[in-house]
Amino acid sequence: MRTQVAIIGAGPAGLVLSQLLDGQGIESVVLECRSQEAIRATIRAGVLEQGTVDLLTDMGLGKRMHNEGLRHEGTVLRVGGVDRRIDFVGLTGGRAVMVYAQHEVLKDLLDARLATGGDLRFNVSDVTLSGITSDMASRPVVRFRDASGAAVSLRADFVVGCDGTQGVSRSAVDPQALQTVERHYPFGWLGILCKAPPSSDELIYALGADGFALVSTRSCEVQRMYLQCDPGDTPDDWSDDRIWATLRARLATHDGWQPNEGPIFDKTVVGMRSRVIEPMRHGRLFLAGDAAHVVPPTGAKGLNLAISDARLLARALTRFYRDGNEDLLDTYGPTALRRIWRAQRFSTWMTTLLHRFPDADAYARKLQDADLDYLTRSRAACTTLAENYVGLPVAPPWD
Ligand code: RFL
Ligand code: PHB
Repeated sequence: MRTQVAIIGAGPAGLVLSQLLDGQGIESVVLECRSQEAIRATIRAGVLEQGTVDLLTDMGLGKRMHNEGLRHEGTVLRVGGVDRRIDFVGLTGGRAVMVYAQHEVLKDLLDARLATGGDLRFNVSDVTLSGITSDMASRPVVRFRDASGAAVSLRADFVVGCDGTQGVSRSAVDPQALQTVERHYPFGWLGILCKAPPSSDELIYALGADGFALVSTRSCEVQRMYLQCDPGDTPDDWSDDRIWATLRARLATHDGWQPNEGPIFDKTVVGMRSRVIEPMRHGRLFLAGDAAHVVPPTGAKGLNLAISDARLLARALTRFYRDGNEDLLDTYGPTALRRIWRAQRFSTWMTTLLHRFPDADAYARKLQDADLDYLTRSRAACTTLAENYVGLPVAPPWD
């Protein structure tokens, strides 16, 4: 079997890439180890940057997103019970974000790929890559077992590893050729979904005396909330009563605001780390999305970065297939990494600003207070937050 582009992973990076390539007449095969049902049901991100919304709309995938998603024109920072609203639209010249769950984006992408006969293989196993060298000389082969267990060999011009943090693509590269820089945080997030009406028209990022809490939403009936927890906690450590008591305490305002409570039907603990693996190209293998970089969820950037990688790579592959020009393939990594590092910087800053670090010394705590104080008083600081949150440009021109 052969194709032009073999894509490992049917997450946001893999599916956006496959759909964009299809729009340019470039063939791809997507190999995914999970079932389609599992992909459609996995709860993850919720916030789409303005540029992501625009891209999905231009791709013809905006119908449900614009009907069911919630446009948020600002967000609230609640520190010590006092609110400061960050006005995205006013501070960025009209840009905003969309709260629309990642699995809804994936459903729209899957439906679009399947409607146009996209070659998506679910439930594959034992994916291995060979023929990956640091130049364009050798042609890659991807071997895997299909859903029935049969061994398949797929020859491709290019392989794109969109297989997330646990993927196999990176392991095809000589470890000496990869540089990993990372940071682990001394806390995690417990995420819940509950059946209740929205507590707020906008997301609330709160720092209480003993930690962070986030009020997000999914719909008029389902709410998403997170709270800072110990990194080793499991959902079993958090009874519903403990969750609500913690959320009430961290979100309390001086005028008695309380979140709307309701039955909790999903609890997950999310690890918090920052990581970048460079370079993002090894001859005919490219890495995209979480396979190459991870951010803590505080800045809501991971999904958006994965989609912007896919967009850059689709442009580069299109140029290559159209006129044989490799320039954009060469600059894919450096261009993507500039945006990735801007997002790393922002996500780390938001995380440091809004969490209680168990090992922080008195100096670090005072600095955090001063940073928060500045943010609540300076329009320039609020503009920095707003323009990063709604999303920086994907490619040059940067400013
Ligand atoms: P994904 O989504 O992990 O998809 C990778 C796919 O590859 C498959 N796979 C394999 N397939 C074949 N063979 C193998 N050997 C394979 N190994 C893996 C997997 O099954 C999977 O289907 O990576 P991608 O496409 O790079 O997308 C990244 C995003 O999913 C991720 O960055 C975001 O979810 C992060 N994130 C958020 N990002 C935002 O932009 N805004 C948010 O509001 C936001 N909130 C979040 C988040 C992540 C969270 N969690 C659970 C980590 C909130 C949470 C709680
Ligand atoms: C979410 O709704 O899942 C969400 C919102 C904002 C974040 C992270 C996750 O920063």
